[in-house]
Amino acid sequence: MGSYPILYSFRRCPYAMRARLALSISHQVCELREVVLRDKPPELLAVSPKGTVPVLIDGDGSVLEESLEIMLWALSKHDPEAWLHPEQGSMATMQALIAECDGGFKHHLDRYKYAQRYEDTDAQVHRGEGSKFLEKLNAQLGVTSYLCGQRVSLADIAIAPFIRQFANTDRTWFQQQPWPHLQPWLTHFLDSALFHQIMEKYPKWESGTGPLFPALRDSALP
Ligand SMILES: N[C@@H](CCC(=O)N[C@@H](CS)C(=O)NCC(=O)O)C(=O)O
Repeated sequence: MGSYPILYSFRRCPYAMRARLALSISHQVCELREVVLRDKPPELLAVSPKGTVPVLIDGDGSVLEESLEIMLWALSKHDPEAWLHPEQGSMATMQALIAECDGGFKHHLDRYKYAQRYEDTDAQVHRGEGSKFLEKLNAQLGVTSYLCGQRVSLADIAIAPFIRQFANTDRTWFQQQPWPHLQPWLTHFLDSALFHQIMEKYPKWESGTGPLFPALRDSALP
């Protein structure tokens, strides 16, 4: 058996989710090493001292330590649903929206969800600030079914895991907001077979060969 690329992942991390979504849709099979953030394996820190997940080690030994890099790596090999070619806008449009998510929105998301970890932080203020991005997405989703047109693109997939986290912080409040386009967009994502597949549970990796992700389909078996 040839060796597969190695993916260090953490099931509930939104960055790792977006990487797994791209790896799964593009059928790039990896050896998955489930990490516990409080107890990172030395093997991960040896290749990527910054200690974040996801990290992918390609067959040639290159280390990809940013979730978006991993998405692009996978989709550049195989992009069956044309996530890199949005129906509207361009790669630059998608990257700009994702940068807004990973920048300002993520800043407020962390302070809303984990206010107690920050000094003098009022969760409600950050919920309000983060909501501005959600209002923007809701407005776009009132025009097109997805963030960049009538079909799913990289932007939806890269952003949705973070909207999920924001929504889960107070589900009741989220559902009460006047976001009639954003709420079903998120539900559609959460109900998808793809999302269910990437949220399968794996035991913490200790050593040796990890399980394959995505699991090989029957048709892919020799
Ligand atoms: N810019 C990185 C961010 C990844 C990141 O921050 N991941 C979090 C988990 S959601 C992490 O590993 N944090 C390190 C820690 O908590 O020790 C990416 O896009 O991959």
